[in-house]
Amino acid sequence: MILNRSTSKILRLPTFGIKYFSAQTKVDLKEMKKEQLANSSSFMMNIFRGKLVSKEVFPYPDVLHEEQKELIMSLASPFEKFFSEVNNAARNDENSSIDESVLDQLWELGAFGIQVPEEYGGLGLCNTQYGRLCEILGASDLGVGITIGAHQSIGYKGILLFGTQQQKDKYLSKLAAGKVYAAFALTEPSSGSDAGSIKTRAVKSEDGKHFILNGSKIWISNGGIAEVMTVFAQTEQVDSKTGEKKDKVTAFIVERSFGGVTSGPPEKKMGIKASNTTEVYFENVKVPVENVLGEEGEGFKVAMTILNNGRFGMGATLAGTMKFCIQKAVEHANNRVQFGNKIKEYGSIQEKLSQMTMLQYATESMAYAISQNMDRGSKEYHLEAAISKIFASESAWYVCDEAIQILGGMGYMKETGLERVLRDLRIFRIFEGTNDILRLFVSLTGIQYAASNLKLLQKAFKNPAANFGILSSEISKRVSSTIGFSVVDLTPFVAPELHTHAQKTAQCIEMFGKTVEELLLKYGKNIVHEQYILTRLSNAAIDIYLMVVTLSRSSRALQLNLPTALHEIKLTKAICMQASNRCTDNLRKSTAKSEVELFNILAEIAKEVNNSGGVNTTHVLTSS
Ligand code: MYA
Repeated sequence: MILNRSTSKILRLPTFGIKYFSAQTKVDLKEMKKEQLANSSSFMMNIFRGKLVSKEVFPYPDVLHEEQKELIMSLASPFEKFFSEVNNAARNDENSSIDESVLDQLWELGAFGIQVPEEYGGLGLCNTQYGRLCEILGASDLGVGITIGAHQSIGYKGILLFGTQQQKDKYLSKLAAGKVYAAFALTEPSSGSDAGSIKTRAVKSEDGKHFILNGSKIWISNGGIAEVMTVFAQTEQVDSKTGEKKDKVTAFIVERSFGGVTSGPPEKKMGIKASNTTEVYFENVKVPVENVLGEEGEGFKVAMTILNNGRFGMGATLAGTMKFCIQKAVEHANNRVQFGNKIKEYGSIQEKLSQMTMLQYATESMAYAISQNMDRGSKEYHLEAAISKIFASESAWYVCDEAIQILGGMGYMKETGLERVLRDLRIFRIFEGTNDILRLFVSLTGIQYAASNLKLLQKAFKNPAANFGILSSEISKRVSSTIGFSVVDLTPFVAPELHTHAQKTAQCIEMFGKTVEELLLKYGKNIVHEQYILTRLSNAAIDIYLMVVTLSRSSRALQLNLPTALHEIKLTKAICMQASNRCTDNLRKSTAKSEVELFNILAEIAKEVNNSGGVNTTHVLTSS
């Protein structure tokens, strides 16, 4: 377990979701296991070794052919028209549901089968094209977005990624165009972040033809309306070599029509009220063995892969939400007069608006860098996808909150539409992996990768003659670094206007690699317990990624002479100035003695508050 994992695990080569899958490529988990992380192509993985592997970020990916771009533009406009003229987000929120007629029209638009191949009645779009439609949903109605997203981003994504031909033929047409809803059923009352600890169980029948499924799931999006669910359950697996029996998670495609599947009433939620969320119960459900998704016992990785694959969609969606919020704030700032001036003239409003725009730009840049890498066959995007989910959900929250602040009293009123968006946004920092757990995931996964390199080096030092190549490249890297030459150079990749900012980013990347190494040498496998440090390391990683994608995107904009290129360069400069400071600050904090001291005090305070059941300070009015 990420929080409790046996410390012996940390220094062995990991096999985290290292294979890229387009939504329509069959995933072979065994093949995936074989691929070691020794030579990851992921930009983020490599910065944990202080290494620049640039091909996924420089130049900014641009993978769609002209026809694919035209197609998505032509599909985007009916979506936009539908959301501005037909759907009513405020009404959906008020009713805590979406009208049947609205859902029917969404089915007709193809919104429930965006990535399903056309032969099954879907739109057959790639990840990048899907991202463009997500943006529209995000700008319009997050409740509807979740209904659509839970259906295809996770609900039946497993069938696209892992399904057999038979499973695809049986399910995809109805899920893409047949008004049959899907859901993803992983979370249980005692298993949230610790997804591997689920208790739902499936036992194979004597004749080996069925599994009998029992258990319950909570907070399942589309739980009350889904006819088809991807369900995760423990199954007994026998090790073919040792004969040892062990529980391992298996993924199943479960139909409500199998019998024994029931759902609770819709949950009363803070936001995304239009989407249906329920408990789901399985009582002696007879699931045919043909409905195992992926391999038996490989369900945990199936779940993780589905989640990894869907996360970039959240970035694209929330980039759209931020655009909406910024537009509302700008409209107000352009019209509202206070103290004799339009409020847009005031520095504090300008600072807010530019900050909001920078966050939107960075989020959008991340989302499309990831989706385009996925579309061109990148094998490893799980760190980048987790980072984009964290960054997008926190940025969108901040942007919406600041938009409300700019609108003042008006922002607090329901009719402005921002309070609904703020309520809707709150869950994005929690679901699809809480940001706290994803921060640990990012730093631990990267550290494992760095540790594997250190282990390799340690081995190489034992036999220097045989490993001359490895050692000389590593030594030259270190020597040049200590004598002050930068080994990471981003300037060849970016516009001349951004060279200073590229240099600052490069310094952050180098400092990052050195910090990881220092931490590994100091804590060894016990780094896994240092959550305070791991979180800071993740924050630094997030900042590096946002600097790099914006440097890359704005340089491309300038090179192509895009109409907004100079504006994008300004955004990037400001982003890099802030992010590089934050990054170095976080890296310093992860190794500074004073921070360890601070954290020890914080841990003690938390312990005392926990022990006394809440705030335990003596009231100021008490004198004896
Ligand atoms: S759905 C519920 C979401 N739930 C979660 O996300 C659960 C979060 N927990 C976890 O992810 C895991 O439990 C963590 C690890 C990360 C904590 N990729 O011992 P381990 C492998 C690939 O570290 P643990 C929802 O919210 C690992 O390599 N592989 O595991 C719906 C190892 O393999 P090996 C991974 O500590 C919301 C093995 O697994 C990954 O137990 C609705 C065990 O590893 C990974 N990520 O846990 C949203 N992690 O044994 C709607 C681990 O070979 C969608 N492994 O070494 C909205 C979309 C937007 C709108 C769209 C509009 C259209």
